[in-house]
Amino acid sequence: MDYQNILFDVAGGVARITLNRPDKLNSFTGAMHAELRDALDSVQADKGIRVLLITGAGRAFCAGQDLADPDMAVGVTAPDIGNVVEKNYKPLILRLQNLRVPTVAMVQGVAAGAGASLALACDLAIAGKSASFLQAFSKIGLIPDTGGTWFLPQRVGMARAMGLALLAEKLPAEKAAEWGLIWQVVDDAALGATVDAVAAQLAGMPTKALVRTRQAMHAAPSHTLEQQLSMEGGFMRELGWGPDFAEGVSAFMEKRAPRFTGN
Ligand code: T3D
Repeated sequence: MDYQNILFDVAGGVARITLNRPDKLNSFTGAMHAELRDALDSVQADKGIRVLLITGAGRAFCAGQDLADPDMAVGVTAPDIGNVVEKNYKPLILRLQNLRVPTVAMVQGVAAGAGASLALACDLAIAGKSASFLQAFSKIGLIPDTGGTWFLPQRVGMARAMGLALLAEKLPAEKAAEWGLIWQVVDDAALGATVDAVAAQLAGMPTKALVRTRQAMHAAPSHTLEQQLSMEGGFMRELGWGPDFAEGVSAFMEKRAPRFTGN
């Protein structure tokens, strides 16, 4: 597929998707969603890929849904944006949650609406100091979608989640990190190098264990303790039979760096 709205490249086991509509702050269109689906298919299929990094081109991460996209056209007939959620945003988030590699969002500038949710859907979000997170939805009469109502209260608690969602004020990156919404904030000038180092680190780690960690963490809120312990036991059994566990233990005993294959 010839990409017009994203950039996609793979190097050193790290796949990088760059949302690439900088003049419209990388807002999502139907065409961009189609390209994202294609790129995520490639990530899922290419066993050489061990990490996915998502970022935006230019001065913003992503401003959410492109409000001028035909999908959103408010005219004689109201648009069925529930349909757009089902077709585009729900699959995007579920694909990320089920991806066989860990995911990192590198956030520069504003992450608004579904753009903020996209960053939260990644396993790690790392932002530059000048970045911000904006639950823009209430300003246009919508609710935080793309998983926003799921991620926000889990990360920051109900009081802060409600404040962010209702008042739609920009949350500066430093406060986002302080509140536990994102993993880390760094100087703008250090953002690229920091994220590259984290991606390289993850690319050398036991991929399957990282992904099972994500699955277990996200399952926990809807599980009883007993169900969660059973899930942990199942994953431990699977991982214990895998080559990366054997390699990790051997490397520890032999006092050398492990060479994980991601299996
Ligand atoms: O379809 C469905 O299923 C519904 C799903 C909805 C999910 C959602 O994401 S709803 C929320 C949609 N997003 C927004 O409401 C955010 C709208 N944008 C803003 O509030 C501001 O642009 C920002 C706070 C993000 C940034 O402000 P600022 O001052 O830094 O930039 P700007 O001047 O407003 O924007 C720069 C350009 O990007 C400008 O275009 P122009 O005038 O230079 O040609 C602006 O129109 C464009 N832009 C920014 N955000 C969007 C956008 N164009 C279309 N859609 C946008 N969301």
